[in-house]
Amino acid sequence: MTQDELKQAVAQAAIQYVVEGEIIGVGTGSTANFFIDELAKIKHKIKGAVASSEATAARLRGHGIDVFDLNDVTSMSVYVDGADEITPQGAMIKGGGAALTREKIVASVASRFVCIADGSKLVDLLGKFPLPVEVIPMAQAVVARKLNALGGEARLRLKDGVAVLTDNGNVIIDVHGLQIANPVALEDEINNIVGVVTVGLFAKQGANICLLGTASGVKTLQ
Ligand code: ABF
Repeated sequence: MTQDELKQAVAQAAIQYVVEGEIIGVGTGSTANFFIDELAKIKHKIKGAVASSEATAARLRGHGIDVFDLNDVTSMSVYVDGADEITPQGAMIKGGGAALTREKIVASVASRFVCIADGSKLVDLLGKFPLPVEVIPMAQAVVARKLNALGGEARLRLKDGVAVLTDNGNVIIDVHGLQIANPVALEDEINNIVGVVTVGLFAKQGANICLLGTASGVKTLQ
């Protein structure tokens, strides 16, 4: 199976966790896009969605799915999103798509986080994927110095030579070379660096259920 076929398989499997009549939290990325396309097939069964990025909001609206402002939503049963890396315990690195802050915010309101990913994302130790950190632009240099002091190599995320800006107008620093044996502790430590908006470690609140696409079918970790 191709990687896209694996992503589509887990996106289809995630539909079983959608609670009818409710608003669902929806993530960002290529796997999340497959989920949005599957969600569109049952859009008459849901009230709408809260999006974790402008890109996701546009895709949802393109399918005629109502997009709600999170400030108008007090609870959600489920948040469905991808990941860049995930451990068997459900700790994740996220943010490859530069949407980590809104993803973490929407996930914080949901009762359950259902992660959907192709099997290549499952790792025993987080860190091979560079750890994204969303940073206030004026703090980029001082935060980079402090991240380097943690033992990684901090690089400002660029596209065509220009700093990538998030939906929130901040920059992203990717920290290369980390071996994250204690994701919760590192999440706390980086959260406390002044100028950091969000770190792409989802360990304090990880995935409750992980649907992994493999050649032998969709595996469920929970
Ligand atoms: C998003 O999903 C990001 O947090 C993460 O980087 C991305 C993974 O993208 P893809 O599904 O395209 O591999 O939630």
